[in-house]
Amino acid sequence: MYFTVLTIFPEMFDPFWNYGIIRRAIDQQKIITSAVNIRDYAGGRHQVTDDRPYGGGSGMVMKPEPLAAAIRDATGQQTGAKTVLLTPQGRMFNQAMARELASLGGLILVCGRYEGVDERICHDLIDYEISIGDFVLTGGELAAMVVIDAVARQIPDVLGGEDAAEKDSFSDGLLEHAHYTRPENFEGHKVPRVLLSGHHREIEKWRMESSVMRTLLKRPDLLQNIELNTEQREILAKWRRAIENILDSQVSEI
Ligand code: 4H3
Repeated sequence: MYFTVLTIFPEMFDPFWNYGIIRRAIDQQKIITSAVNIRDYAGGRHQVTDDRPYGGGSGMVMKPEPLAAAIRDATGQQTGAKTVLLTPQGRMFNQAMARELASLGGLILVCGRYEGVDERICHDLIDYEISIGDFVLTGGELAAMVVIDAVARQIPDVLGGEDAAEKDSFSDGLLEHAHYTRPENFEGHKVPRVLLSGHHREIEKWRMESSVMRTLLKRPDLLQNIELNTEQREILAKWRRAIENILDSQVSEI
């Protein structure tokens, strides 16, 4: 899959391309990445990419012509790619979107700076407006990295077999189970015994219970939007009974 970023600060992406799983995916040619300087598409001796806002006010706006030229050049080189503008006004990015975007041939990610990009760019040249959360950044670059990272790891064979994407938080709509490694006792906190038992079935059961209960306690909103299987419903029913027992014994005392 192709990822082309359009930015006035392409050097910001040098460290991002060069570490960990993203680096390996590039080396193995699972992804082909480039950060293109929008300034290269700006005319004039000073290659200006911003200008004052019509209507007045503070701050600058990204000029449409250099951006349009950069987007058209990128789309021309990558047929089938979709264009994404990173903006707080976009659709909230999530795991389902990461999975969908990973099925595309390529993404062209447009990074704004200053007060934002000229509105006419959004209308004609942008397929999706995406936000990574309800906060404002000084530029779209960090948001683009977040999207690229989440999408790239959904591409088949980008993750090694060990940490396959199917096991992730959200892959079945639930948070992941708790993780432990050595030592067996860390500052008085012991690893759950079942994980040391070698009983594979029991370990899987424990992990499912950990997953369901962590989701209930940390992100109950996630449980509203998914269909639980029989095993998962039984876990919740078991804990409901346990809680009811506690409450019943309390009420009788009053
Ligand atoms: C994306 C971009 C937040 C997000 C962004 C997000 C700078 C867009 C400027 C850039 C505009 C101000 N902030 N939540 N900032 O995904 O060009 O909005």
